[in-house]
Amino acid sequence: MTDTSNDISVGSLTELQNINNVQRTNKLCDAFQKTFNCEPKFFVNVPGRVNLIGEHIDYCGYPVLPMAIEQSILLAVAPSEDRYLHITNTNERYKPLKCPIDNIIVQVPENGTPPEWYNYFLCGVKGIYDELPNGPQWGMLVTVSGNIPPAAGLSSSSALVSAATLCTSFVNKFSLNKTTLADISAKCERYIGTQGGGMDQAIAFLAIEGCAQYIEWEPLTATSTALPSNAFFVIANSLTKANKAATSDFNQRVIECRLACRILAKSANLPWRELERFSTLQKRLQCSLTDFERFADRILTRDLYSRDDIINFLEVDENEFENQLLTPNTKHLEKFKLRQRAMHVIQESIRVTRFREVATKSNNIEELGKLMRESHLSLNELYECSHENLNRLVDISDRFNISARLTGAGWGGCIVAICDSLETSSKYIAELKEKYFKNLPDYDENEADNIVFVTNPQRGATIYLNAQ
Ligand code: ADP
Ligand code: NG1
Repeated sequence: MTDTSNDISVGSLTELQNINNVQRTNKLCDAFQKTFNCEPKFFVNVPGRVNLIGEHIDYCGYPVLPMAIEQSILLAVAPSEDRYLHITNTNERYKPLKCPIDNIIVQVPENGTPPEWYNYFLCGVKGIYDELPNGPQWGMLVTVSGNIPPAAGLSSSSALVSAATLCTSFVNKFSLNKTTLADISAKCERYIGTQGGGMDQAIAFLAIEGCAQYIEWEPLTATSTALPSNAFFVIANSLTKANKAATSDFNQRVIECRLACRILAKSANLPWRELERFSTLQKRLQCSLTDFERFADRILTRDLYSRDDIINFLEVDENEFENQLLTPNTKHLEKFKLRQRAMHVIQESIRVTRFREVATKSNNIEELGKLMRESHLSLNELYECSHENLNRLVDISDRFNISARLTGAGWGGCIVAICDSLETSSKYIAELKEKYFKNLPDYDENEADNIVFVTNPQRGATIYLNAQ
């Protein structure tokens, strides 16, 4: 089923079993029945994603090119009259939560420990509750089953938030289209503390089976991008976890981009307080990406900017700097790399445009691979969000003549590689197992299919009714 409409698709339990396999669905149903002593009324399936190219540029307003993967967050849900949320998980590692619908609080620890898992779910619930004209009417019974590797750059957190948004709107009979749900989910995931750009939630809702999506912002649109029939994408999880809400690394990059943008805007005598995203500024300057790159290169001359450098240039006081231009978890920062971050963002955006052109007009896998490899280099050197284990995976790939790059936020997580045939991808996977995974203590051979695998573009968020 190819669904190009903006309405959420609704399918049957049998369709769900075909997509997510009978075993996983039955296990989820059993867990739900055992906990709540009743049948789920419906299921929600939201996929993870792999971003092919366009990393750390969504929050600067530039288009990205992700696709949905097979791994997903799957929920079994029933409305509850008791005005409580009862959230449980098939994985015992994730403890259950019961909380009243009239008092939803997303709790984020400030000591560098990751938030409890259900806070991501509560982000989605709160996102919808804040929109409901008469407030929430129903509680919910929910059991979560997830198989997206967590904290690995494949968007497990956004799939969880988006699934929560979708089931909350459905239970409260609040019908919203895909783009609105994606917008709400992107905004409400920020309750967890990270200032993400919206790519993950956009692909979660707007993905279409068989193609990647070229996602643009303001307004949010997704254009299907067919990939060359001889391109096979392999995902390899470095098994180095990176929980983005537990550190300030992610927000630091967002802030550095915003500050760089404001300095460029002020240099161009524009109202810099209104301009925090590179893409908006570029539009105001009415210039091409290449001209914008030249402009940034000319203005952002220093390798390192101190707080005082920025405060003096923008002519603001310490108070405005800390409270208007930084986030709570970046207030302590003293040094900022504005030039390097700006260069990455602009050059990566040029690579996205080029990748899309090559993908749609030719089957030139080598050229696509070259762009992915350049992307990784830039993420490693200019954006400094790679990790030694990701670099090792990319090096092993290089030596095997395969181009790869980190995917997602980085600092750990996965790489994505491009192969020119299924046969090459099988040999490549064997090579990664031999050279990288074999001696890794965390590597479990039985889990190999979820650690290093070929992936194909899947459909986005779907509701499946349990018509029993
Ligand atoms: P990612 O790159 O996977 O989105 P994040 O660090 O942003 O990584 O989010 C990972 C967090 O999402 C986990 O630490 C956990 O709290 C939550 N999460 C992911 N998958 C599940 C799951 N199956 N069940 C419960 N929580 C999950
Ligand atoms: P992941 O890998 O899911 O943490 C994050 C952001 C995206 C995007 C990428 C980098 C969130 C929820 N997601 O993704 O918006 O900026 O990093 O391209 O913050």
